[in-house]
Order: sequence, then C-alpha cells, then structure tokens
Amino acid sequence: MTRNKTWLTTCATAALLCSLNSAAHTTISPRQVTADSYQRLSFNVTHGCDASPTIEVILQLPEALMGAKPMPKAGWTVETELRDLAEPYLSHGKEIRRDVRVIRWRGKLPDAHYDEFVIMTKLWNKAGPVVIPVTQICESGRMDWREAPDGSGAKLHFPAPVLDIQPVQAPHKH
Ligand SMILES: [Cu+2]
Repeated sequence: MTRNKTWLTTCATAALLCSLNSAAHTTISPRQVTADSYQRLSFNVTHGCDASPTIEVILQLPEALMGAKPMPKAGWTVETELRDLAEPYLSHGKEIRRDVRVIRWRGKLPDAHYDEFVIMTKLWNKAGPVVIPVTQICESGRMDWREAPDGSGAKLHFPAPVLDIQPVQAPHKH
C-alpha cells in the first residue's frame, strides 16, 4: 500500500516536472545514431524520486548494443552482467556468444543535481527504434523508465529512452 502511494506521488511529480520541462526525465543523447557504428551514449538523470536522491542507475541493454562498456564515474561503482546471446556475432575475428546486458552504477546523486551515465558501444547493422529501459533507484522509491511509445501519441509517465538507429548512408554516385 505504502509502495503504491509512493509510486503515485512519484508519477505525479514526474508529470509535473515534465510539463515544466519536456526534457526532464531520464533521457538519452544523442537520440539518433547510425547503424553499424561505434557510439558514445549518455543517459541523463534530471531528477530524483520525488526529491529523494538517486543511489542506483541500471541500464537494460538490448542486443542492438554490442560490446557495451560503461565509463567509470568518480564516486560511483559500476558493474556489468553478461548474458548469452540469441545470435552470436563476430568482433575482431572472434565469435561473441555472451555480451553485456546490464550495467549498474551505485553512488549518490542529490535531486537538486544533474548527472550523466556514459557508455561506449557498437550498434548492430539494422535500422529502427531501440528501447533501452533504465531503472533509477532512490533512497526512497524507484522509477522504471521502460514505457515504450505505442504509436497512439498517448503521454507516457515513465518513457524509456529510445535510440533511433538510422540506416548506413549509401555512398553518393555521380
Ligand atoms: Cu521527468
């Protein structure tokens, strides 16, 4: 019951903050990238859970992100979890069967401050949107940024960061 109440309060707060600033969520930058390239991706935490400080940021990486490496952060620990891949791939001539699927930073970010959590990753060679769920755990409460747009244009309370992978441009022919 208490947990439900916290959820509702947090949700209302997120909605209010985001009506003031449409970027005020946990977001990704850049949002648009090119297939089959290496990319630095930043996950931007803009507020805590209803004023409670953030103590953990967890990324759930889809298979579109290959060989991801977190950038260490001063004052934060970082750990990765590997999982078996549905489709192994080749990297530098080696077959990769397991890959990083979860990245978890632990530290402390006050609600009044902003921070960025950075990874370097290769993107697969397929175009299209990729949803990257992020969980933000606070001293009190949590927020799961994992809602994907359903195409209806309905406002989401906890939208997941979405990476828009663009096709590799064919070389110009004159
Ligand atoms: Cu927000």
